[in-house]
Amino acid sequence: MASRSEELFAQARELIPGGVNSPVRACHNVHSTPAFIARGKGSHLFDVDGREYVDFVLSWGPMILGHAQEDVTRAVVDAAARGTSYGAPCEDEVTLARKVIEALPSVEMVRMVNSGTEATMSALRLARGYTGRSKLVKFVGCYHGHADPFLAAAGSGVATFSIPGTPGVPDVVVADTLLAPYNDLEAVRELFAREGENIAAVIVEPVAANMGLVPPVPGFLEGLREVTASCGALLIFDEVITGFRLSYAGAQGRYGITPDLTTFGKIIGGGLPVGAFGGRADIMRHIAPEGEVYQAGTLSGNPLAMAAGLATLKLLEVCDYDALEARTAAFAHELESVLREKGVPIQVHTIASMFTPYFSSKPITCFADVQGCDQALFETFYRQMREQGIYLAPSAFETGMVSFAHTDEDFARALEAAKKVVF
Ligand code: KE4
Repeated sequence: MASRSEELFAQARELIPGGVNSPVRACHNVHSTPAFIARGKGSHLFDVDGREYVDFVLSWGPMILGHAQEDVTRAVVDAAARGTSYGAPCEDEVTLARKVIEALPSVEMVRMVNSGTEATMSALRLARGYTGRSKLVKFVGCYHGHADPFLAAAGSGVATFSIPGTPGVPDVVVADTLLAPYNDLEAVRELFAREGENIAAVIVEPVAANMGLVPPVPGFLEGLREVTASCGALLIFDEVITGFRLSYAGAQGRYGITPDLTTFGKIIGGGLPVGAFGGRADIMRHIAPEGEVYQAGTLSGNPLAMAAGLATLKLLEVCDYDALEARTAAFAHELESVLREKGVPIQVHTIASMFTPYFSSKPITCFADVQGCDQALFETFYRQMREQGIYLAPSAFETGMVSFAHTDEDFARALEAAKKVVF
């Protein structure tokens, strides 16, 4: 008999492309079908068939405090009772902006938007408007949302020649997008030697988390800061994932790098639709209506989203990130040991409250290395963990997330499940 999730997925596929509102949720990469979620609480999810899971996806990052956290929930309910959208400024927009600026010294001004995609799209337009240049450097395997300029794939042989990564993006749109392998500072320097005076910005995930978890090698971020500063290009840190997760001051606080612009999403909305971009005031003041670079949004600064984000950051600023990192690291190392005892090639990357199991024994510092991992082993791992109530990202190119709500029992349950996986 079909489960309720399967029934709903069949209905959804008639009504919504692929049955989902975002592709990765369809579980295509692991030849599975999605569980339809009825509710979440703390570190757990409950699907429409009553199954309970330990959640290591956390809505792809936002739920660092866990699901239905009391203070966040109350803030949203109270805000809703005052109306759901005004299309006019509200006090919480000022308060949340101030909180973001206080958390990150590089951010002197910030503009709220409704998603990470809007944040990176707007930051790129601002960088181009501010510098008067058009080229963008991004890294193969880094994801910055689905705005056209970022959907570039490595071209024919020449690593830096871009072609559209998807139908619907005209060649001309990605002609200004230059590509380099992540962690390859020499490739970036070559791009600047050739195109430096035309490059508006370099955008980078300071810790890559969309090819699984690939930290920057020592000197990589520092080198990007140096080469952009010397050529008059802007350095954009895409902290949609790392913001308020790698530390309360994001990756830039952890690595001591000062980008010119930073993009945010996920955690700063506490699970509601929020993105943001911010940085040096002399750059941000070019944004309309103060400046001439146009950017807008009906629901930007939405009062419910601001309330959720504010309640989240108020709690995070007193959370012990070091303790969460230590607990995540202990779990990741134990998971690696458990899987290694099964004779499969395995390494589990971890930093802060993130982790990714790679089924490979070779060094992994860029997307090409990730592509060499054993996808079949990952799929086996994913499916058998999910059957045992452990909810992992349905793709080897995503990153596991841990919340402040995860308990020792959650980690123990996940490790017991891993011990039972048969490859
Ligand atoms: P959104 O438009 O999905 O809010 O954010 C785009 C984005 C920008 N920058 C980074 C570094 C991101 O990771 C993302 C979105 N992350 C993915 C998960 N890795 C979203 C999940 C999905 O697409 O459903």
